Amino acid sequence: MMNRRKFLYGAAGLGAVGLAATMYQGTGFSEVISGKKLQMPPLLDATQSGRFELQAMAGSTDFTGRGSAPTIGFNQSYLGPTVRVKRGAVSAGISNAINEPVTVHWHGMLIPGEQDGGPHQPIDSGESWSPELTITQPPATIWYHTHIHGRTATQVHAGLAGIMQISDGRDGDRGLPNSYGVDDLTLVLQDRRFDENGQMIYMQNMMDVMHGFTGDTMVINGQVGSVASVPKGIVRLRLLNGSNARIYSLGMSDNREMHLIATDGGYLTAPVVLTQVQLAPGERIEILVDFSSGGDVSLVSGEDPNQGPGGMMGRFQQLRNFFSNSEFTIIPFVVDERIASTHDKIPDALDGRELTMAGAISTTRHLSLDMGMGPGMMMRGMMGGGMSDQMTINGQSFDMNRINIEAKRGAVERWIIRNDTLAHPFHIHGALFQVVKENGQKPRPEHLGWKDTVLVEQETELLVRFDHKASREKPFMYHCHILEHEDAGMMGQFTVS
Ligand SMILES: [Cu+2]
Repeated sequence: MMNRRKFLYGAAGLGAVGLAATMYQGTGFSEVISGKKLQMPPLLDATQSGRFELQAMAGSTDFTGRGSAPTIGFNQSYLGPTVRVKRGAVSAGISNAINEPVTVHWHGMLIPGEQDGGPHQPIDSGESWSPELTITQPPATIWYHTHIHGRTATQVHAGLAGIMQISDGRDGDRGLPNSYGVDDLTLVLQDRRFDENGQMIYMQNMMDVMHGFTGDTMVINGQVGSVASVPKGIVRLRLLNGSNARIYSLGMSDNREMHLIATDGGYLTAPVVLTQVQLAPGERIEILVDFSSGGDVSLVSGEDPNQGPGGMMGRFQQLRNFFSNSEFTIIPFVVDERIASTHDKIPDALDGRELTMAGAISTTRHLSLDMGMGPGMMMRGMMGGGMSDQMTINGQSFDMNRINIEAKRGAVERWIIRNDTLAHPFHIHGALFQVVKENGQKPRPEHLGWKDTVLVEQETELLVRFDHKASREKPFMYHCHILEHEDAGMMGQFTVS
C-alpha cells in the first residue's frame, strides 16, 4: 500500500506496553494507540461437555480511558466468549438478564429454523431458552448475535455478539496454527464513536439509517488502541466484521501476502494469496500471515465504499482506487520472539469442500434491495417521521406475519440479488451458498468459498441449497446485514419444507 504506516515501539516487542497514548487524525479516523496487549475473548470450550451457557447481561466498559459506557454482553460486560463446539449434539442454555427481549441467532450455523434464534424466538427479560443444536457442518468460524426485529442494530452496537468456532480438533493435521490467542487470533472488528467522557454515541439519525452507522474509532474484541503480540512465524487470524455497517478493505501495511484459508462456510480447498480482501458486515475470513521477518506491521483498511463523498450516489465508483490515502489502522502487530513459533509453512492444500451443487436448479428468484429513496421518504425522514419501514426487498418491507418465499428441502435455487444505490451485504439463514457471478463477472477471490453473507454491489448471482427445515412459525430470514437497514425492513423470511 502506498500510504505505509509505521508504528514505532520500544526495541523489544512488548516494550510497547505502557507506551503513552498517542492520537492523530487521518481521514477523520481517530487512531488511538494505547499500546496495551490485545486480549482475546475468553474461550468457552464446549467440545468435551457438549453444553454451554450464555447470559445476556448489562455492564459497563471503559473503552477509551475517559469513562465507562453502559454496554451489554454475554457472560461479561461487552461481547461474549468464543464458544468452541464440535459436530454432534450441543445443548445451549441462554438466559436474559437485561431489561428487554433479546434473541441469540447462530449466524452461519446450519440447523433447522426451530433453533435458529431469529426474530420469532425472543427471550424475554428474566426468561431463558435452551435449544438443542445438532451440528453437522464442517469446521468454520461463525458467530452469534441478537436478532430482535427493530432492535438488532441497537443491541449489537451495545455488545450482544460473540464468536463461535466449529472445530474438529484436526487443525494440527492440516498444518494450521491452532493455539488460541497465541498463533490463532480472533479479531472482532467493530467501529464506534465516543464522546469526551467515553460514552458510545449511537443515535440513529436519518443519515445513519440510510448509510448504516459507522464510527471513527476501531474497537477490536471490545478494545480500543490495543496491539496484538504474535510469534515470529505463521499466524492465523480469524476475522469477523461485527460492525453495524462498515465495509472493510483489508490489507497489511507493508503489502505482505495474506493467505486466505477459510470464508464463512469453512475451509477452502487450498489457500488463496491476496494482498487485499474485502470484509462486509457479517462476513468472516481466516487468513495466515507470515511474521517470520520480524518487523512490526499493521492490518489496515481502505475506506468504506458506502461512505464518504461518493457513497450514496457513487455506486459505480465503488471500485475506486483502494490505495487512496484514506487508509486507517485496524490493529498493529508486534513480533514477540518470546512466544514460541510452531508453524513456518503455509499448507499447500486444505480439505474444504469443492463448490459443487448437486441436483438441478429448481427455481430462479430475483430479489431487489431497495432503499425507497423517493421524495416522500426523504420528506418523511426530514420531518422526523422515521424510516422504520422504508427499506424493502422486492418492494416489501419486513412483516413478521408474511412468508415471502417457500423453498423445498434439498433443492438448489438460483437467487439473483440486485441493488439500488448502496452496496448491501446479503445474508441467508440456515443455508450456505455459492457466488456464481458478481456484476456480470467472475466473483472476487474472497467470495469463492461457501458463503452465508456476501456484499452485493450491483448484481450478484447465487446458488443456494436448502438442507434444513423451517416452519411458518419459525422461518429463516434473508436480509441486509447493515443492521440499520435490516431493522428498517430490508429483510424477508422463508420456509423450507
Ligand atoms: Cu443494506
